[in-house]
Amino acid sequence: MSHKAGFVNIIGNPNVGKSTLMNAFVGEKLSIITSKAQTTRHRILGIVNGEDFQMVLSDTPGIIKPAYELQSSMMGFVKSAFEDADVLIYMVEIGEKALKDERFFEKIKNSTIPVLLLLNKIDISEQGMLEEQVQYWQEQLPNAEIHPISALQNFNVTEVFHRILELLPEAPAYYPKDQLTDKPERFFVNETIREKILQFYKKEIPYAVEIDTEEFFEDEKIIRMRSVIMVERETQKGIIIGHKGAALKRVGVEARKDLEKFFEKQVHLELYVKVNKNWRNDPNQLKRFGYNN
Ligand SMILES: Nc1nc2c(ncn2[C@@H]2O[C@H](COP(=O)(O)OP(=O)(O)OP(=O)(O)O)[C@@H](O)[C@H]2O)c(=O)[nH]1
Ligand SMILES: [Mg+2]
Repeated sequence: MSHKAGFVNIIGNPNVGKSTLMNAFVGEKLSIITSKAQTTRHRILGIVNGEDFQMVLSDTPGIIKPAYELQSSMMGFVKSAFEDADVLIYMVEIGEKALKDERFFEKIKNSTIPVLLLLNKIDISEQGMLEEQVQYWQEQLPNAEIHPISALQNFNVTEVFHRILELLPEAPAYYPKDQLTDKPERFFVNETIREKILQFYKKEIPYAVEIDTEEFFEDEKIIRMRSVIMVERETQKGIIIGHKGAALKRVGVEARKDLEKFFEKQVHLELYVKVNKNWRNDPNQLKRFGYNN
């Protein structure tokens, strides 16, 4: 029996729905999703296994012009996704024009591997708009195959999945067939907490936060976790904790609910907040938090 396998890397501007699509393909909430830009900070693998195929998807951070070291590292993940792709998925949302970074756009244009341009969020578009957009992207990227989809409403997602399968090269599996992702359990704890912070806090707060899960201890009935929420300034620490600790408590309660679903087990989650000045620009710390590429 022949076997297909390959890397299918999803890139695009922030907030277009890359993580939503990867989760839809994998059928698990591997990547966090929020309405804010720069939700994803890492390259996260989602592996879909079949008897005669293995599709290794990569969710990546949205493309931006980096203003600090963390963002440079995030763009390093995007770069790496260009290097090993067998199929490139360039996701745009309806109404959007071109990438925020021209060099990346040129790379897509000159790509020698198959490019699928997914025009996402068509559930919120009008028919005339859709036709105009398809035409626009066809002119911009003559080498790409264009598929309108709605990752959120699961419209055209299965069809695109099958199209990708057709494009995958013949190859043996890269990972064990029961493996779902490349990230350890603690990563998903960090991300779940960060998702709550993106949802509950305003302005620059979520961008100044990093999570480090220091303890993850699983016994028969319960998983005990302790995580530190790092911020850059004292004032941010106060905001995260909130009046009488109410804001932090809300983060803990909501994160725990999601983690219990994710791990299918009872969870005890302890959170505390620490000021860690300038972590976003400190190469050693960034490396420790997994931002090396
Ligand atoms: N209406 C609509 N909204 C969508 C669709 N796909 C994603 N969204 C929403 O768009 C927002 C961003 O989705 P994400 O999947 O986090 O986007 P992303 O490209 O991974 O964003 P970054 O990680 O920040 O680059 C969320 O509020 C999603 O619910 C879609 O097909 N239709
Ligand atoms: Mg994302």
